[in-house]
Amino acid sequence: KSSINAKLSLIGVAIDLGAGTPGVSLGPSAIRYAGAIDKLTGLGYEVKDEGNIMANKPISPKTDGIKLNNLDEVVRVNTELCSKVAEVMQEGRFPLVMGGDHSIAIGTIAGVLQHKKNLGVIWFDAHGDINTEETSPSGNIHGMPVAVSMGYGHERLTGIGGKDNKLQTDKFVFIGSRDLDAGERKVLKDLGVTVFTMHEIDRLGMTEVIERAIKIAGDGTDGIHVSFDMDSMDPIYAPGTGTRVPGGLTYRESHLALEMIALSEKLVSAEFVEVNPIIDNNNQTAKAAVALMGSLLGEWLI
Ligand code: B3U
Ligand code: MN
Ligand code: MN
Repeated sequence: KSSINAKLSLIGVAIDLGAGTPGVSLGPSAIRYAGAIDKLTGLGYEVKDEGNIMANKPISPKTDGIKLNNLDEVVRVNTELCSKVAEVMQEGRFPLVMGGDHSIAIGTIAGVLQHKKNLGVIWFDAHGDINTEETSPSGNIHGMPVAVSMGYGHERLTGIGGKDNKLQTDKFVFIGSRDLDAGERKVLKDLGVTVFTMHEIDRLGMTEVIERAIKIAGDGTDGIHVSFDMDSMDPIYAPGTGTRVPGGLTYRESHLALEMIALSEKLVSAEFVEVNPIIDNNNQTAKAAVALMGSLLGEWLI
């Protein structure tokens, strides 16, 4: 637990405008009802609930001639989130962000980069989230945050947190990939980003995969950010998420991975996203997110 600051700020981001399916804007409430604060307090953290950053539904999703859906409001919310995360870290607190759709990683990462210039990232997701306006099949910005955080995409998105505060592609690792668009596969190859698909997890086992991931994202960096999309888990364990893909991480694989990141003592920030209570089963997905927060924040390190 030593690398993790004992003071923790819980930041909700009530937005679903980056996604195709509505409902993840209720994710932060669902995660609070699932007992996030009790869990974190019980682990010994001094928890400050910063409340939610709220998105407003625009009258029209389109800005003139731009393919990106809800661009204005996604930019506004992520700009606010970037400031909030930077401010929390300035106060010496650990930022734990709850989504919300995955577009919020743009703001979270931009905020963390204000303090940790050389940031490593471990990104759990069924998807690549590395589309741009040109490659995106949907125009949904939750399929683009990795590209944006590396400096690719619409300038209003890449400008958040400053053009020069961007991630290094060789310090970024994907885990759980199983639904990559053709354009994403090409970009991932061209950029040389490490991708541990379900194939590698099945062949090598999660222990080996996460050890390699921690080396890539943690050696010679200022720390590791964990971005956890609930759809990285198998839909059996996380049914409340907009774009379910079969064949995902098991409950135990996900926990093992996060426990080993906790053990590395390199974690500096985290976010759990894409919890959608309106298509869930008795808040199961939010409960899974809270359990995973426990593992990532040292619950099993005795
Ligand atoms: N890659 C597709 C689908 C998608 C991305 N992220 C989610 N779905 N959750 C896209 O729209 O970019
Ligand atoms: Mn995602
Ligand atoms: Mn996903």
